[in-house]
Amino acid sequence: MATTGNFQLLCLENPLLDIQGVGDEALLQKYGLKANDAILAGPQHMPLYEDLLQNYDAKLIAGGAAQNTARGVQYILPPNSVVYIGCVGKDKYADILKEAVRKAGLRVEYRYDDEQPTGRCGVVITGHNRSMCTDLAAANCYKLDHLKQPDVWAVVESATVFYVGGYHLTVCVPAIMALCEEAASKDKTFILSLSAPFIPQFFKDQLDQTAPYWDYVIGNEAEAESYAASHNLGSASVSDVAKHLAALPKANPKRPRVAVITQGTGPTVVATASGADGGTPTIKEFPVHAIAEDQINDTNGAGDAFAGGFVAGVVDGKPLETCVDMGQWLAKLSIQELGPSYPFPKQAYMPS
Ligand code: 26A
Repeated sequence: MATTGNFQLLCLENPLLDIQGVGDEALLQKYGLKANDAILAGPQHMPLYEDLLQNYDAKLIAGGAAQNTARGVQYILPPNSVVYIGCVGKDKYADILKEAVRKAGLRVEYRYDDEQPTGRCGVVITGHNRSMCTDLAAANCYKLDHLKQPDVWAVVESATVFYVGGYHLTVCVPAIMALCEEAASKDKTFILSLSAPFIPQFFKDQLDQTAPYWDYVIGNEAEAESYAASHNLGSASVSDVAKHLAALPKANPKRPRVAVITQGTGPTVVATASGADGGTPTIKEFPVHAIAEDQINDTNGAGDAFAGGFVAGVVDGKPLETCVDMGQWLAKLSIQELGPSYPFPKQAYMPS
């Protein structure tokens, strides 16, 4: 039974359990993984999860990119602000996820699949790199029917902001489009994360279908580069890609689009369309206040945490500069924790 209430933000994507260990070059090579990447697992990757647990002291941590972001937004906003939707199995892994979201005060409306187990993401840490290999399993079984159940749709209707992880473009485009149309027709805010380079590369058509609905689009430098390549943009420079994204045609002309590209410790680049038809976007750069190397635990989830802080600012109606600063602040907190987590007891946002 869905929980009713006036949730402000609704997030949709793939709930996953991260199996995270510190690996080495040999482990990456064994499974043909790049040091810093996110991919969908093939049959050859299936032994990775047990390998990580048996031989690399891997930990089980709540993951799923947009679920990490949703926990991040809820970390900042008042109780009962955020709802997260996705599909899990009926197993122990789902219990671990439920416990993590309960602790974070995040409401979830999971669809439970009868057959598939909860999805897993093998995370191999080498230095400040993380290689992620995802077996979606139940997460791949999300259905529009679930979103349209009257009790779940009531939650959709109560939300004023939607955040969709681009990773879900591999799973259920009709559910994403239903949120896009709800946002555009009722002048609500729709935010999309590009998620990983393979999304613009291999899911270009699905991504482009959602593009007119983006009020905010968030990505990093690798995703911007992949977008430029798959869309044959003349330039792959981060500011040119950000300007291009901001200027794409828009379904709801009332909200000029904002494109946000992070670059690790490099400046965050933000392009804002000058009008509904894109106009000539303006570009701003926001330097990152780097922390000392020895304070970094791991960078798994840094991008999700940035999105969490940024989206919390958007939901709260903060100026763009503050939203970026909130994103950078939460990313800084998260990389000091193990995996995509946030420190408890809670810290309060302090402008830098
Ligand atoms: C469809 N794929 C590949 C994925 C993911 C994913 N979340 C959703 N769908 N691949 C990795 N992740 C999550 O990204 C987080 C770090 O940014 C991992 O679960 C990890 O928590």
